[in-house]
Amino acid sequence: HEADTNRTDLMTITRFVLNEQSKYPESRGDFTILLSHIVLGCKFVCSAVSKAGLAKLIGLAGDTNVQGEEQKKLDVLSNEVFVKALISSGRTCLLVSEEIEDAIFVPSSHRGKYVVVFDPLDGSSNIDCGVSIGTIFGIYMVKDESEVTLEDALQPGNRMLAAGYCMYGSSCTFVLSTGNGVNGFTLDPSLGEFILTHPNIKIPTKGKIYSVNEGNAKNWDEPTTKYVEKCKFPQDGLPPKSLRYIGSMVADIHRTLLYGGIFMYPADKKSPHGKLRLLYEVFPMSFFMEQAGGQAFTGKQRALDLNPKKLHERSPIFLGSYDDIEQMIELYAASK
Ligand code: AHM
Ligand code: MG
Repeated sequence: HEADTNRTDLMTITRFVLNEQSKYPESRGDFTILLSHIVLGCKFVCSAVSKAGLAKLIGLAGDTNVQGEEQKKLDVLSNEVFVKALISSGRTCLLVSEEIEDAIFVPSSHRGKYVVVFDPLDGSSNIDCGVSIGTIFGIYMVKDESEVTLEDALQPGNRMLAAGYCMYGSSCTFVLSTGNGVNGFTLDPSLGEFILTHPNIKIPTKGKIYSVNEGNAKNWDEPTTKYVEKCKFPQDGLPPKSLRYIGSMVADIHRTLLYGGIFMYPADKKSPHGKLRLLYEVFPMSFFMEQAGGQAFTGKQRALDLNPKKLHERSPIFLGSYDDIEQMIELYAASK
């Protein structure tokens, strides 16, 4: 009967977050307002992505369309939309975007208490061929509202209040954790609303899929090499794992969350820190992987305990099912 109820009793993302926040008597609705601005940004990007082929939004920045207007590249456009939405929310004080070298200090007229780190459109290599891409974000609280500093953006992941992503795929899916489990919402295009479709997501404790760019294998370290060898030629009588790799972190993580398994972007000889960015890729994904019952490991330690030194620093990362990551942790321990 639940399906029936859902059809007439719609749990929108705003209603869901309002419900959650009402458990905290001190809550004044600031978080809900901030989130509704992020959601608006995601809806805009979703619409732009789906029209990209038609509107010739893709292509080189500076191209002109048939009307002679300048066209912006999708990632440039997405970044502008999020920056403006976040500032106009009046609830942020400091923003870090993958697209911008320096952090943005929000003008005092619009200043609030939240710090937002985000990658407005991740998976750039997949934009021009219509493969799923996404937005990733994480939210912190400023330490002292009267004195905002760069340090506020360099907090360890374990201080995140909330993290999420929006995947622009066959449907538009918004996955959110406010530190109290993980919930998934799907955009109903006719309503323009995200509706709760995946309540309380838990990642399977063990998975049958591994996800990695194997083209880098010649430069991998020993534990990564051993792990992937085990996936293909298991010695424990289990069948081999399947390989799935989209090359869009949001899509690879979304599948890992729902089906279980392991996603890795390890360090290698050419990229000793891996590829993915700590603040707005590794931390948010690690945050809700743990919230869903999985683990996030860097090859040395729990990812969320890292203390960032620079805004755009990178970190190796292994994310996924509890048992699969545990096996990786054991391989690293044995290689010391
Ligand atoms: P981007 O920020 O330039 O889009 O790069 C990040 C993307 C991730 O979405 C994905 O996990 C990874 O890069 C794939 O990298 P590779 O092409 O090296 O496998
Ligand atoms: Mg990125």
